[in-house]
Amino acid sequence: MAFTSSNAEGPVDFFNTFDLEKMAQDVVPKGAFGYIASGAGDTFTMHENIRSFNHKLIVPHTLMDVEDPDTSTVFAGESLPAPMIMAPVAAHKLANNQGEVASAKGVADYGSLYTISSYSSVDLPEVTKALHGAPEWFQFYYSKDDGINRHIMDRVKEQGIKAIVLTADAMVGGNRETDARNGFTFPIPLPIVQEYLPDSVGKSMDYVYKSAKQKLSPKDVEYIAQYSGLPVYVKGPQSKEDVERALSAGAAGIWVTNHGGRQLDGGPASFDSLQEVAKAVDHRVPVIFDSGIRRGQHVFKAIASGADVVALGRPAIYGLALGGSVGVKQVFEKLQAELKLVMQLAGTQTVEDIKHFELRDNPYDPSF
Ligand code: PYR
Repeated sequence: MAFTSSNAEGPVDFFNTFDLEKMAQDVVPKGAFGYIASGAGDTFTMHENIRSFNHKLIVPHTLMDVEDPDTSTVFAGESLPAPMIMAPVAAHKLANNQGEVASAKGVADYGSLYTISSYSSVDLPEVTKALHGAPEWFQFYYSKDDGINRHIMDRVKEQGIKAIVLTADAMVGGNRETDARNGFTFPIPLPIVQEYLPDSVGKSMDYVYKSAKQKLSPKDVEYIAQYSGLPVYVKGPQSKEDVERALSAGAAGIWVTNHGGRQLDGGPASFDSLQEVAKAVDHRVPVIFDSGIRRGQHVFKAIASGADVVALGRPAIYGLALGGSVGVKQVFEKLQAELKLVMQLAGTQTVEDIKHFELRDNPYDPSF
């Protein structure tokens, strides 16, 4: 039987992004929900991603002459309503039968930047069309075959896509035990990578990953930049050594992530790596942050710790499951509203002010 998921399209009633995860579980088939929501191994790293924001405190500044804070920012030449973009997430049809057509429309209607995954369940031209002119980046799962890589890059360029994001932390699948327990395999084709993965249906995530190239090196970054002529953002560095390796290969930006805790369990929370990475980057290139953003205060803390923007993954996908394009837009709007409130209470008028805001180390038990 053909796979089918939610058909939702319309406003969602929710108070915060945590509500959405519980609500999405009721509308997304079990295996697909498990794939989206779960992480690797004991899910220690996945849970720390959210908890670790408590390692830093926002001590409010008073008498700061602040009213109606401005959450807007300019990032990579794009004017955004808030420092939030869409992270690459595989196969949006798992969450909503409209797939990436709806998530792209939601992000475009909100006014932000969309990163399409190599493992998109909708092909490039339809997603670009749904974005109706909004900025688009492409996340690359690199093939072992250079001819295929060139062909994918040619297609990416044809769409007017503005940057390539090279995922460097997912050469094999993490230990996704929830998927194993659910017997989850990919129920839908992945059209962008058809040339190196013609048979994704019925295959595990690990099989999908292993069809791409394992042996990534700085030379791949150089090659993608040289062949495509596009800026290449390296997604995965969590330490100063990795920052230097990526930047010396010509990376145009660093994307700090631990893949939502889906890859290496037992590693640090992404927020805890952000400070070291941002210090090492030292404003040479932009820094993007993902893994764990669920609250406006998380956006604030990430920006105050050196990120230029944060990227949303799971929360946007839950919005997609529950409300299609409208649900995705609502998730961005909700976090923007929370960020604005935090900015007012913290005494920051602009995103630039957040960048200069010093967070305090948490002297309390951060396990709250
Ligand atoms: C993931 O499952 O995490 C992918 O990146 C495909």
